[in-house]
Amino acid sequence: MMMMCNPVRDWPGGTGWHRDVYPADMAPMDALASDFTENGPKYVQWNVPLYDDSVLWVVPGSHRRRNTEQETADLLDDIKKPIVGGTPVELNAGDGVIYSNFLLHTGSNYTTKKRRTIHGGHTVFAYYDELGFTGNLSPWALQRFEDSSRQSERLKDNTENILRAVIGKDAIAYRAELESIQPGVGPNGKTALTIYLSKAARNIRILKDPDLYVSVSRRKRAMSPNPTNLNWGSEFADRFTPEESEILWDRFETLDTALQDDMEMYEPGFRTGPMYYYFNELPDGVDTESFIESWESRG
Ligand SMILES: O=C(O)CCC(=O)C(=O)O
Ligand SMILES: [Fe+2]
Repeated sequence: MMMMCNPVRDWPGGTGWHRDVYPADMAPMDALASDFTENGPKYVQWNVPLYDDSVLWVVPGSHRRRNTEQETADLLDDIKKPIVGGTPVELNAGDGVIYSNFLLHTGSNYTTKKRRTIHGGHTVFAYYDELGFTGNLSPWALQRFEDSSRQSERLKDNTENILRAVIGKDAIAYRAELESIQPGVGPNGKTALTIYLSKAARNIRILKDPDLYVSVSRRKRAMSPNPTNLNWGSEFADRFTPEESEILWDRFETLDTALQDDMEMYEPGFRTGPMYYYFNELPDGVDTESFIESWESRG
């Protein structure tokens, strides 16, 4: 949660158009979109203005698809200009909008007009780093945070269990734990979770091997829990020994390699610069059952 306030000086163009998607930590857009369509959102963002607010602009429906060619061209031209299909979200004080973090949106124009808009994120991967403030809450609200905190502990345990299933090459436990992480999840959702687990394995390896060459920002991202995926941060990584972390990486590396090209690519509208990971396409053979089969073929 945070409060979005107006700046003291105008800031034309605001944030610029983006999806709140970090592809290297999440999954290619096609995989995210088909998980969304099949299972609904894993994460949603809220804007609840205390004063009338039409700063947020969105492209309705864009969370379920790639950028169009027109959008890509427009965003490359100027990330802050209005784009075809973009529309303001007109909110009166006390209204609220809930939208997927995959949606193309922009904080369009930051002006000095009074803005006090509560921004929240709600996730199926609940995690609160610091619960000290809950002492100030009403019993009802405190209960919500305590429930959420317990849910978070359960999810961390599920994540540890499923990674141990990978280490132990236990396909039955792997499939069962996917169901515990997200009950009723369909095959596209399982693929997304399997990709998220490859990111978790990568983060754990980064944290377990201080000599591994990665950028400072990459290492920082590995350290902090992320509510949009299955990265639980440094403390969680300590549940694994360096040896276990290497075995995990050995099992996930093929999948991780399949998600990358030999050349850097760039697509505007994501929270990243150029990278080797595919922005959009989910390569053939990246799915849960192929992943399980790959343990056997790698010996
Ligand atoms: O100002 C807004 O309403 C949008 C902010 C936003 O998109 C962001 O912080 O990611
Ligand atoms: Fe955003």
